[in-house]
Amino acid sequence: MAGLLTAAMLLFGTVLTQPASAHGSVVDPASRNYGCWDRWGDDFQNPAMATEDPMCWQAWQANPNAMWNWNGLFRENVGGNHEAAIPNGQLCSGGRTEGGRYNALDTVGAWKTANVGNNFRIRLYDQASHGADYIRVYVTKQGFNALTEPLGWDDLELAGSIGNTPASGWNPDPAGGVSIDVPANAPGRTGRHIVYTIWQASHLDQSYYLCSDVNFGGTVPSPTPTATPTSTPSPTPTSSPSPTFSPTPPPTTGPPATCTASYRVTGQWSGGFQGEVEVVAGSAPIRGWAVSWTFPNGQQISSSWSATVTSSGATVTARNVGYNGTVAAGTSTTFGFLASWNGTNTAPATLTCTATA
Ligand SMILES: [Cu+2]
Repeated sequence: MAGLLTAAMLLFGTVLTQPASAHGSVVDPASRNYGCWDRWGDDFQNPAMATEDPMCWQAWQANPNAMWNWNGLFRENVGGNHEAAIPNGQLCSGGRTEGGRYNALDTVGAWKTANVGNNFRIRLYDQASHGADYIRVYVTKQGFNALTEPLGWDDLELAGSIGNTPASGWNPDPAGGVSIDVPANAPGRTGRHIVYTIWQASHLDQSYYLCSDVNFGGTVPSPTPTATPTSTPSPTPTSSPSPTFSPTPPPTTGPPATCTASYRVTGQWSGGFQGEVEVVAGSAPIRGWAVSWTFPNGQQISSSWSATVTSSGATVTARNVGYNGTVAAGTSTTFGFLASWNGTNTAPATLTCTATA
């Protein structure tokens, strides 16, 4: 224990002696590593983070320097060819920049979100008053699933930008440096999305790549991050009957309603993992489903999204939620969860899928 504390103090000491690396990040809605630093920087070894904020936990486990250096996620001499410099799936780490320091920011999963409206603004904090040649704000397209899909360039649409703006045109920040708000408009978005900001600083060819996780359609503004580890993507609010309450179809002689389910681990770290289950409808459409399995190694689910999950001992049952019970024949839907594990993390041998016609 004393060794751990000493290591932690040394880590803090290292950071405090690096004032020269003053740059910046998007602070609202917070970039992934700025948010993890802001929420947990003074308590980064608290094991409660693993369940309360598991994406931050895995990032801290992978490399605490990604958080201590929240302001240093940039590349140099890209020459404006951002798409050429950064492969799909690596956008949030700036193409695994800085020797891979930020790689864990590419992990797909339930990063904490900030609630925003379709007209919103990002706030970029520039500690070193570099100013900007330009700032571009992109938002993922409606239909992109940030809980399951790695972020790629073709998932993004430009939602706002500003041109050349020297630091003298930004707002002085009480903490030193300057900040600026960039307006953005992302019509039609609901639920979880990723905001991707490219800040082209003016003092050098230095480009910053910043992922912020947001929830469209929540309460705006959000005074504090929500306490739940996962924000369930909210279905589109509607006053019309939802698909699950559609009239019962006439009796049919078609094939019976069936489904199958498959299980995979999408991310794993010390003591925790994230899983995904895909539910595939058989040769007939279904209007509801339930999947059950038994964990072989004492794994315990702590939270879930896109399904209502209950556990009884090692047995888990997951049922559809209102917006994903209806699945057309031969198509699929997915749900996800966060769970703990210890020793071994073997997948359940069989998944039982029960469909409602
Ligand atoms: Cu800088």
